[in-house]
Amino acid sequence: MAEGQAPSAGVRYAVETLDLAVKGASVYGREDLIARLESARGLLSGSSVTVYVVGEFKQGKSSLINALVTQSVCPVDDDIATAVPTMVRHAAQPAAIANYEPAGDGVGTGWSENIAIEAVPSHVTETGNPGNHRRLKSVTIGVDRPLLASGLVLVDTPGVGGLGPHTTRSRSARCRSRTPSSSSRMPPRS
Ligand SMILES: Nc1nc2c(ncn2[C@@H]2O[C@H](COP(=O)(O)OP(=O)(O)OP(=O)(O)O)[C@@H](O)[C@H]2O)c(=O)[nH]1
Ligand SMILES: [Mg+2]
Repeated sequence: MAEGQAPSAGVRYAVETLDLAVKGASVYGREDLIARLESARGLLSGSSVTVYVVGEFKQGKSSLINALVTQSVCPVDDDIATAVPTMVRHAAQPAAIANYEPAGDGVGTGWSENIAIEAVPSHVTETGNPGNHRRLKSVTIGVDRPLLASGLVLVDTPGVGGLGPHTTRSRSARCRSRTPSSSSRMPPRS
C-alpha cells in the first residue's frame, strides 16, 4: 500500500479481524499466536519498514541490533556466527517463530513453527544449526520495544563475501586466524 493511500475495504476488514483475533488470543494467553497475528497485521497495514543489517563477518551486526533494541535477542560471540536471517520485530509478548524451506522438492512456500525464545541460538547460529541442517529460511523474534512499535523490522543477516551457511564455520575460523583480534578492527565500545 503506497504511503498516504487509504486502505481498501478488504484490508480494513482483514485488519479488524486480526485485531479481534489478537484480543481472543490474549484471553487464552497465546503469546505465540499474538506475535504471528501482529506480524500479519503489520504486513497488511503496510506500515512496516524493514532494515537489513549486512556486512562482513564479525563486524558487530548482531551486536548493533541488540544495542538498538536494548536486549540480547541476536546471539553474539567471537565464536558464534549468525547463519540464518533473523527478523526482529514488535510483539506485545516475547515470541519466536522458525520459518522453514519447503520440504522435499522445494515446491511451495515452506512452513513455520513457534519456538521458545531460549531456542533461538540453536536455530540461527552456525554452532547450533551447522550447515543449516534445519533448513531454515529465517527466524522471526518478537519483542516489546518502543523502537519497533511503529512497524520497524530489523534483520540480522549472515556475514557476506560469498559465504554461505555451509562454509560459515570454517571461514569464520579463517577470519579469526588472520585477524589478531576481531575487536581490533572495530572502534572501542563507548
Ligand atoms: N570492540 C568492539 N567489539 C565489538 C563491537 N561490536 C561487537 N563487538 C564484538 O565483536 C564480536 C562479534 O560481534 P557480532 O555482533 O557477533 O558480529 P557479527 O557481525 O554479527 O558476526 P557474524 O554473525 O559472525 O557475521 C563479539 O565478540 C562482540 O562482542 C564494537 O563496537 N566494538
Ligand atoms: Mg551475527
